[in-house]
Amino acid sequence: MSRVCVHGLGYIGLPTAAVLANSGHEVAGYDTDRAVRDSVRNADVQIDEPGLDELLRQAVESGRLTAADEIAEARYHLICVPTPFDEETRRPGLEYVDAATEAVAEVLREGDTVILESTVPPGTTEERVRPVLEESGLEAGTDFGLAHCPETVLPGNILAELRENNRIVGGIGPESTEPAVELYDSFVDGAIRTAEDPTTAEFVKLIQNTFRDVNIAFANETARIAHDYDVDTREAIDLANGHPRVDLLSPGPGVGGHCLPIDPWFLGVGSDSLDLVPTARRVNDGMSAFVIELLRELLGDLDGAKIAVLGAAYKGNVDDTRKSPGLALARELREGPKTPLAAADGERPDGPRVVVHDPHVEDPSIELTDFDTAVSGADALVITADHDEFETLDPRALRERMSTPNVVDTKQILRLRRWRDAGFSARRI
Ligand code: SAJ
Repeated sequence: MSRVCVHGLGYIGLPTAAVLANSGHEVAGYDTDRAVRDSVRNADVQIDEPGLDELLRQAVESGRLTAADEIAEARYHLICVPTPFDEETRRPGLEYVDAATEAVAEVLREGDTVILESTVPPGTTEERVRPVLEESGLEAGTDFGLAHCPETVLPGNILAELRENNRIVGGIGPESTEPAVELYDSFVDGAIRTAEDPTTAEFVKLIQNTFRDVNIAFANETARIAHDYDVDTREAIDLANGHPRVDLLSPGPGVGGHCLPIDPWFLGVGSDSLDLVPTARRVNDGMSAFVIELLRELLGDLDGAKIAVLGAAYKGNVDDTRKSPGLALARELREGPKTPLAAADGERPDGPRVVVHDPHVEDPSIELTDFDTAVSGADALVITADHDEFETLDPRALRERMSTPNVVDTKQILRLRRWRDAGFSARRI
């Protein structure tokens, strides 16, 4: 069992630190945010992830996970910091990776292994992280190990996937790859595959998320085409997927989260060959406009109507609102489409009244309404996240409280026949 320092205690770093500790390692978790360190110390997690509370409590109570105020020496350094996306330049901010790397360089010893898990453009580990670590006077691949091992966990199912998913480790030579594989081997049940070098591992992570984004774009475009032919998209996709080599994903209100809408752009940092990828991004970002089209079919003019958007999280049963399609829809309904020619500037006084409700999200920076206020007097409900709470909504009770009974289900969680029987006009994607 080894001493591991985990840098960054967010969605990935914190569960990883807890799993490592519960697998017997001695783990020091470091985060630049003091409040995060304190919450880990008190085993009081602020992330809505099933099972994480209990896992963290065990790890802290066992004494094997501590929150460190200073970065200390460790056999392994695991860098799990965010790489925030700049919408204007469409490039990742690598400042947190740089800061963590500089901090590790201060305490790096011969025989240690540094593993970068953060999602980065191909080449980052070798061209950006390596030279800073080598300022210590030690050489990567000889004196210390340096590898990239991308995280692949799905928010909402992080704990199971940390153990079960296959991992890819790309190190600078066997002196890097072998100790990194050994660490993952101590808690991963899935296969651990090695890549030729860190750049390959970085590239693989990006094409995985881009594969999903591009395929969702095809599902979304299919929904729009099906609508033009008056074909039920879901029925068509279900039938199409009966073919042994066809597997369409699900259309929806757009693609959110901090991975799929962003990672495809990381591929473009060092390549001019992207063509399909940006088109897919545009298709997925255009889904708010399609939802608005469906609302217009139901309501006619939207001006003055009250629209309740149900779902501020980017997907079901999580509290994460990053790049949320529900919030993008609410913004577009309030402000009109953002086009280069007519950039919208704030709420239109004569537009629809839009309220957003989400039982999973508690974020003071987002204006949310409780359920009763959201639905009372509403002219339409739009489901934008497949939370369990929304599946069991009772259309008969809702009809009494709404002004006009209309519903758009973008996540296919409602049994629309039941809603129509209750008097609703309904559309789904
Ligand atoms: N979505 C659809 N249709 C689908 C599937 C998803 O519209 O058929 C939407 C979701 O509603 C959501 C978005 O796509 O808005 C992304 O959700 P997701 O569940 O596909 O993925 P994430 O962003 O939660 O996590 C992804 C995962 N990557 C892949 O599945 C290839 C996860 O394994 C990665 O670890 C994670 O990105 C990451 O951190 O990179």
